[in-house]
Amino acid sequence: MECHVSPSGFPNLSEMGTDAPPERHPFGAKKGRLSPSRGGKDVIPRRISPLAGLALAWSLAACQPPTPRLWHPPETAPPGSEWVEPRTGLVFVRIPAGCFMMGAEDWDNNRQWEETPAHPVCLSPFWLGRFEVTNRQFALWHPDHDSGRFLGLDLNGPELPVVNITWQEAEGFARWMRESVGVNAALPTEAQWEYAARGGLSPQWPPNDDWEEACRHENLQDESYLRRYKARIYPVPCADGYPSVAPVGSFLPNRFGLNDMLGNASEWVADWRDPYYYRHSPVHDPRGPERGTRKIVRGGDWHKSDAEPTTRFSFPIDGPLGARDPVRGFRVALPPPAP
Ligand SMILES: [Ca+2]
Ligand SMILES: [Ca+2]
Repeated sequence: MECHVSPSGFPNLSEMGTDAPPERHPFGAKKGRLSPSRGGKDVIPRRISPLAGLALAWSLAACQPPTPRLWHPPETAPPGSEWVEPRTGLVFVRIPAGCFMMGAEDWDNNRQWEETPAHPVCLSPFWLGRFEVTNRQFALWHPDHDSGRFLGLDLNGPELPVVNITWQEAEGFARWMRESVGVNAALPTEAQWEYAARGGLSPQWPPNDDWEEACRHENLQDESYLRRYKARIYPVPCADGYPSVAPVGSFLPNRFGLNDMLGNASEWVADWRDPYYYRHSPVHDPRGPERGTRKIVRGGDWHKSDAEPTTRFSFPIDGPLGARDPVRGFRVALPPPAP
């Protein structure tokens, strides 16, 4: 029996067509008790015998989509390897295992309290999306999503980063990849994101205040933004050539081969926000607080300036679960397979 699954994830009985249950079920359900939809709603009998209930449960179980086998690119791939997921076209980069000081250290005169205390973190190897998820890729799961308009711009270009999404929608895309694409995807943890953004660099970015180099690597609120919008801002002191959002991958990658980590769209990550978590974070593969009310967002974007610390590797901001922002998107990771 070929089954169809609705966007809710439940079997759509109205689309079962000729494969719908027979008029008289072998276990006694009568004709019409499990029928094609009326007015768009599946018809479920109000009273049902125990045997018929078993039959219904059997039918629904038979109609569940097969659980795909979660698969994963090889764990033996060397750091820097790329793997393209064929259905979505998402490109993943192999990030090596390693340890680093997460957060801002005391000698950093530009540190913010949100970045402290610096603490050691060691991570297992993982794969991370090379680019922010695009509108084209997000539409494979959510074809009706509208990234909207901002400052007179249409943000729905297929190769632009998807934005105006809630944290639940970002997580929903990763869940769709697990359940329907069959790839063990997840939002990166905050620690994975910071480690990957640094690309082996420490301390802060850009090294030696080389903003010309910064503008070759990241789409920020730069001098071209100032020329276009004539806003009262303090742009980063360089011209990156994009006064607004850019197609993903328009700038040079970092040392891990990842693009747009500190610019273009800011990015939801998996962790809840707790301003005191860094004080007791585990060293190995931290996953953030167990609960909270706000989720962490990492990286700057094309609409934030040098006056804001979001272009620092270690600066977290956060947002409520259901918040949308025209400069906020996400990327996905492939965490290590469970032992
Ligand atoms: Ca820019
Ligand atoms: Ca970004």
